[in-house]
Order: sequence, then C-alpha cells, then structure tokens
Amino acid sequence: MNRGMKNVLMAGVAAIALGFAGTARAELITNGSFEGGLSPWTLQNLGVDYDYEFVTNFGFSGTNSVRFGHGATANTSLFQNVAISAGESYHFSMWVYNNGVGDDELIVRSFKNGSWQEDYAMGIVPTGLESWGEFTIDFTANFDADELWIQGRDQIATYYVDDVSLTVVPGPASATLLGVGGLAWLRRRR
Ligand SMILES: [Ca+2]
Repeated sequence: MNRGMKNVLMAGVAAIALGFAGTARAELITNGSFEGGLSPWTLQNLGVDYDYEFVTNFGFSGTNSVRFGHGATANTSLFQNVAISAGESYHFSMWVYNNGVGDDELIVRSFKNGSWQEDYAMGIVPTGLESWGEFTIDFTANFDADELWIQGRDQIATYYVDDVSLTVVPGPASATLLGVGGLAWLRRRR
C-alpha cells in the first residue's frame, strides 16, 4: 500500500469515527420511562375533569407509566424542564397504549417562562388500539423554550404514555463543516 492510499484510508476511518460520534444523540428527557417515579415530571389538569394518574402497574418499559383519562373539557398536562433552542432539529418519541375508540386528543408543545410557544403535534392518538405503539415527531424548533409538554385526553376511554424521549438531530450545518474539514485534511496530507 502506497502512502497516498494509506492517508485516504486513515481519513476514511477518521470520518467514520466522527460519524459515530455524531449519531450518539444525548437524551434531553429525564426519567422518560417513569421508572424513577413521577419526578421531575409535573402532572396536572386545570379543568373540571380529574381522571388521570401516574400508574405503577402498567408500562411499556418496567411497570410505570402515565394514564391520560377521559375528560370533557380539559386536557391533562404532563411536562418537565427541557432546554429547546430555536433553529435546532429534534426527534421526539414516546410509546402509547390506547384503550378503546374514543374522542381522544394528543398534543406535544413547548412553553417558555410559563407562556405557550408552539405546537409540534396536535391530533388524535395515531397508534393502534389495545397495544403499545411508538409515536414519533421530527421537528425544527421556531422558538426557544424551557418546558416540553404532552397534553391529552380520551373522551370515553383512556391511554397510557411511556418511554418519552427527545434528542437533537445533527443539522446540515455541522455535517457540511465535517465534510469541508475532512477534505481540507486530505489535501494537506497529499
Ligand atoms: Ca415505564
């Protein structure tokens, strides 16, 4: 193997190593599995309906999850402090178990200093019935935020959420920088 080929090979190995480092995404949610109890989540309902609970006998992971029950006038809210930055891209995921066909609602949104910022998802529970299904959203934040909220209700039945996850998706800007850096390195070594 000549020296030039060896350099190219080494550059490839370096690029692969950097690529792996880039895909190891840090989890931004604390205790997303609820196996550590409810903290640091806050679970509340500001309306007249109070059918919701932290459960310790039904989970996708382990035994704990949060149940969103029936409510006619208000959504149950489940939230915790998460730093979200405008312009960053995120991958949100959680597992949902939906009981029965109901007039259900599921919202994922952000707040900052107690004020609503934006919705990342709003609609019915899109996963199947009577089984755990993964619910995911990929979004780019338009506004900074300090809280991630999951809100919902099920008019005549109930659904459970578990294993909540939020990670930053490396943007095209960092990928371009990596590519340019790799090329510059190759040229220097020739
Ligand atoms: Ca769990």
